[in-house]
Amino acid sequence: AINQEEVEKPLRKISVAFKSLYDTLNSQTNNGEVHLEVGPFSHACSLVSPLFRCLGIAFKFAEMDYVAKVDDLVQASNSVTTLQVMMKRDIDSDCVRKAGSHTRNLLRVKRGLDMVKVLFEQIIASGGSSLKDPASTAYAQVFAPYHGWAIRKAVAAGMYALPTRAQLLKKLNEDGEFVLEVIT
Ligand code: 1PW
Repeated sequence: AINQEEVEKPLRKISVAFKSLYDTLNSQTNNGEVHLEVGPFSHACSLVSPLFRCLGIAFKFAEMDYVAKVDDLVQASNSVTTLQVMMKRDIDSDCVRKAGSHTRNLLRVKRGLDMVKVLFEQIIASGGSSLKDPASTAYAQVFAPYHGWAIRKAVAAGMYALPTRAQLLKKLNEDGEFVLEVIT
């Protein structure tokens, strides 16, 4: 049951949603085959959007790109049951790499989730008050290898306009303790 406190705490909502996906996957016994439903998955991904929003105006484009791609997966959930079926369809129609395909969008969304995970790991590891190094490291690991020069430069510039660690936690309505729980 989600209480009022959790409703106002985006990190807790994210944690509950992904934990539930994890439990669902773990309870499956389909000869090792995994079936992840597009609906619950895309809903969990949508809960991460406020986090991108908290990173400030510099990451507006990152947020818009993430939100648009999650929306596409939410739409896909109306016509396809699982991520596996969704990808199979794209493979069969040879449009995995096509801009705007569900599978390509899924990969972008997955990188967004990876970015958030590494960002919080780095925030904890660094212990500092700035998000610049944690965010730069996370970006370098997750996105930079797939981005051209122009985007990498724009992101590097945006790193100077990030909120501080304290400002981020305040916006997320957290004191910091919970962050440890979420990523472990
Ligand atoms: C979380 C710490 C703060 C750093 C956030 C860094 C996020 C970097 C993502 C920037 C993405 C905005 C520019 C859009 C890039 C698109 O070209 C690209 N999308 C992604 C997520 O790489 C490819 O999208 P496409 O061609 O499949 O529509």
